[in-house]
Amino acid sequence: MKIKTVCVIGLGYIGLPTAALLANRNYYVHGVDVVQSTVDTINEGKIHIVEPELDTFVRSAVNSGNLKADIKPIEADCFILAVPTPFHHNDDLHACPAPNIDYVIAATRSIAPYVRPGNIVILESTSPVGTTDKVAEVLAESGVDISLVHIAHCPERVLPGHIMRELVENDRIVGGTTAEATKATADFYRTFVSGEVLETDAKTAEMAKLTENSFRDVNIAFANELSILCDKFGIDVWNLIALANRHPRVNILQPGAGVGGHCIAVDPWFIVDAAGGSARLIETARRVNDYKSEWVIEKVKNTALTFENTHGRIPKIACMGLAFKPDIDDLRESPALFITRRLIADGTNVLAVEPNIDKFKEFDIIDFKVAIAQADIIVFLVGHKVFKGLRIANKVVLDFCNVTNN
Ligand code: SAJ
Repeated sequence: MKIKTVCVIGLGYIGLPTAALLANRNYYVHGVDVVQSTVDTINEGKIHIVEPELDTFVRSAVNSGNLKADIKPIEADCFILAVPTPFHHNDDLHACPAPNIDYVIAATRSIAPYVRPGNIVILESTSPVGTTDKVAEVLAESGVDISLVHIAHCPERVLPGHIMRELVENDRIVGGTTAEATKATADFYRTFVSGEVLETDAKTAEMAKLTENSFRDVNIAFANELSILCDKFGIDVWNLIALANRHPRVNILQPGAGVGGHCIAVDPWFIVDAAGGSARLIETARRVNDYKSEWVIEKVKNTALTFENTHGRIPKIACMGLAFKPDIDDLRESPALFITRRLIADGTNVLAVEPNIDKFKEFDIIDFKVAIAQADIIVFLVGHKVFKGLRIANKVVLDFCNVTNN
C-alpha cells in the first residue's frame, strides 16, 4: 500500500523533527500534540524546542501545506507514536524506578477510532520490552481488528543536536508484531532513510534500543568511576584516559557530573525493572552514574567549607551549566540541574548559569561573565562551547567536565 498521509502523535524532540522531515518529503503530515500552545506555535511555522535546522524544516513544511498541527488525530495511512516514556520517580533510592508507559497507552487510545484496515501503526518511543504488543492489545480492546493492521516498533536513535541529519542517515531497526508488519513498516522507512533499515521482531527491536543506551551508560560509568579513583590517587583523570585510549583496543568515554537526559539515564532502568535481579552490571552502572552527581555535590560543599574556614566568609559559588549535556537547552534528568538544586536547597550561595536558557522558574539565571566576576568558587558542570578557553584568575575552579583544559 502506498502511504500518502501520516499522523504523528507527540510533537516533541522526536515527533516534530520526524513530522517536519516527512512533510518535506511530500507526505501529508497531521501532527498531534495535547498542548494547545505547541500546536499553535507549529501552525505559525515556528518551533517550541531548540534543535539546529529544525526551524527551517518546520517553516517549509507548514508553508507548503504538508504539515498541520492539531490536538486531535485524523484518519491516515500511517500513525507514528512519538510520546515520552519516562519512569515513575521513586523516593526510595535503593528501589528500581518503574517504567511509565501511560503516554503510549493514551496515544494508542487516541488513534484507535481513526485506524482502518491496511494502516501501519508505528511505536517510535523508547519502550520496555513488550510495549508494542501492548499497543496491539489496546487497539484490539478499542475495537480495531488488529489482524488487518500492521503494528511495529521502530525505535528513534537520533542524537539531540544532530537530529535532522541523523533522522535520515542513521540505520534503523524495525520489528513488527508480524512479518508482514515488519516488511510494510521497513519499506515505509526506506522511502526517507538513507541508512540501512534492518528487519527483526518487535521485542528484539525494543531490546536493541535499550541495549544501545545501556551500553553507553555502562561505559560512562567506567569513566565516572575512574574519575573518583583518580581524585583519590591524585591523578589527572583526563590525562589518564587520553593515555589509556592510545591502546588500540581501549576506548574509554568521558567522565562528567553524572549522566542525564531522557534516554541514557532512563532506559537502562527498563531492563533492570524487567530483569528480576539479573541485570547486575546495568543496574550498578546506573547507580555509579547517579552517585557521581552526589560525589560532585560533596566535593563542592567541602571546597566551600575550606574557603569559609580560610577567608572567614561564605563563598559565592557559580554553577556553570544546567543542561544535561553541552550546547543544548534540555534540562530533562540533568545532573547539573540536580547538583545546582541541591546546593541551593542545602543553603549554599549559588549563582546559576545556563547560557542556553534565558529564564528558569525556580531561580535566577545569571550571565556567565557576571557570575565568574562575582563568584569565589567556579564549578563547571557542563562543557558548553562558550566556557571553553575562559581565563579565570584568583578563583577556586572545580572543573567536572574538562572544559577549562580545552
Ligand atoms: N556523557 C558523559 N560522558 C560521555 C558521553 C556522554 O558523561 O563520554 C553524558 C552526557 O553529558 C549526558 C549523557 O551522558 O548527560 C547522555 O548524553 P549523550 O550525548 O551520550 O546521549 P543522548 O542522551 O543525548 O542521546 C542518546 C543517544 N544514544 C546513544 O548514543 C547510544 C542517541 O543516539 C539516542 O537516540 C538517544 O539517547 C535516545 O533518544 O535514546
